[in-house]
Amino acid sequence: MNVLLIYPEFPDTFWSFKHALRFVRKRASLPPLGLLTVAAMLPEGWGRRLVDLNVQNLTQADLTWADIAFVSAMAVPRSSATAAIARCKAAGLTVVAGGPLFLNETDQYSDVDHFVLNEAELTLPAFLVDFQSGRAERVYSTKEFADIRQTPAPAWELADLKRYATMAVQFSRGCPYNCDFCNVTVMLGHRPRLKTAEQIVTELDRLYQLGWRESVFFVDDNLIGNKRVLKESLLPALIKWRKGKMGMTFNTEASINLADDEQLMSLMAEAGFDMVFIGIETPSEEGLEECGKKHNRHRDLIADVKRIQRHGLQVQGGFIIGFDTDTPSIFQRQIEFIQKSGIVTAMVGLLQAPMGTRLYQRMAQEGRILGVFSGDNVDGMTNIIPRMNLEVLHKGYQAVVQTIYAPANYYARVRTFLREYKAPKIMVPIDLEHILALLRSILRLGIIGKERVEYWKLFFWTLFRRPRLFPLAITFSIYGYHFRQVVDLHIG
Ligand code: B12
Ligand code: SF4
Repeated sequence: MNVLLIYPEFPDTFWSFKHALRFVRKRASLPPLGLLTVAAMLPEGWGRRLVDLNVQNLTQADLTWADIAFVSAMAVPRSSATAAIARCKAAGLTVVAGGPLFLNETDQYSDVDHFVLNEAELTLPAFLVDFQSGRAERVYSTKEFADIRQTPAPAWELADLKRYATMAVQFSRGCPYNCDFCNVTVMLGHRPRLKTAEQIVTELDRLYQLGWRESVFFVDDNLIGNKRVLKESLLPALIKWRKGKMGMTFNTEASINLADDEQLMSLMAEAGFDMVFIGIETPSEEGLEECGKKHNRHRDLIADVKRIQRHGLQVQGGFIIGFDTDTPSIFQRQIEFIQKSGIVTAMVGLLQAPMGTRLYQRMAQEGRILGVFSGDNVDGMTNIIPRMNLEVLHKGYQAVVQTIYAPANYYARVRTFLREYKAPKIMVPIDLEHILALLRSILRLGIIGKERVEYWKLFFWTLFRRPRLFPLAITFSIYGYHFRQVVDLHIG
């Protein structure tokens, strides 16, 4: 049995980093960890080939070679997934689909022969048994959550690592909190389930052996969901693992209460974490109360962000506009918050209600659902009828995004951040590709770009004031270029 593992192409969006990746000649930011994990669970003796459409094409030769296609997708690349499924079907392959896109949408894909939903650790074995005996059903799903201590290491050997900017590992699934718009907890539950530190060390060892030295994203929904295990087991193991190694800085996602725990922040920095994405959502107490984000309430969120930055962790932030309690003053409040916080990468989206969430239920009861969630929460769209006048909301949203990504504001934020940030100790090897990226940035941003004045101001400011952070400053310049392209594309 020959299996094609197909991952659809992301559109040109905020997190695709498409315009930034060109500077480092990478094709995609991350490989599809779900599919690589599924690949490692397939029966021995099955031929396996990864076709990540973000880095390669699906060729006729692939289709001729294969007997069966396993397609994985989240909602954003819906159209690419649909097209790939149709091609596989037309080529006579059996099509199996899994991943978040298909969870609530099985009736939309008539070309899919079998849906293997939820965590493959639980649903794939039953499908494989039935499939091999010729009596596979159409849908395999479960309400249980998997014990990921049994999850095999991803089959990275199937991916062409050189084409990616970052690698991914996963320590835990699930999050103890209960924000009403979030479908992580719907899919993966509230009790964080953890791999062992040994599993993670084995995975990192493998990546290191494969020659990987760039960053590694811990794709956990909330890495600090179980602080005790983190402090007593994973972080000490990572600190030990790192001794004598070069590169491989880590980044992840966590909740804001990270700022309350000095020991945890210090251990994370020592273990090699240099960046963390945090759902800040809104500076409005009413908005936080409305969505049930209790752990963000009654705090000085800016002070929290700065504390985390001073521990050597860059903070990326998620922000939401369009809560029922939001009034037009929210636009300026969000701008001021983001500028003051020094959060350079600020993902600002309109409130959307993914199916299955508490928010979706409430909106449906109130007759306020307009359609399915687009899957891209930074496209300025919403699938709910907001309380605020829709035109006012759209205009205000556009103003926020255009303001924070305008070169003068963006570069000012970079300087605010670099002033506060404590440089990490991890040595990242500088190779030819990094030097070429610097030269490309000089040409594209410093000579041709509209932002050239800001670019050179930051260039020299960092060289003289924070020379150790110079590579980071160039990275931010490149990111800023990407964000502006995306803002122009979506908002004009
Ligand atoms: C890494 C990640 C990304 C990466 C993706 C890179 C990549 N190549 O995969 C990046 C940073 C690009 C990204 C971006 C976005 N993401 Co994202 N992302 C994640 C995250 C944190 C981890 C995904 C992962 O690797 N998980 C680990 C693997 C092992 O799990 P898995 O993929 O789910 O696979 C398991 C099962 O689903 C199943 N399975 C999966 N595929 C298949 C296929 C078959 C055939 C079978 C049998 C089984 C199977 O088996 C696996 C093992 O159990 C998830 C949250 C989460 N916990 O999953 C969100 C998540 C997938 N992202 C989400 C969203 C909304 C986005 C964004 C729109 C913005 C945002 N909020 O982050 C953007 C959109 C992309 C874009 N370009 O604009 C949503 C998806 C919701 C949906 N219904 O589609 C999630 C669930 C988070 C959330 N609740 O908001 N994301
Ligand atoms: S803290 Fe983050 S992952 Fe956890 S429920 Fe809230 S939004 Fe979801």
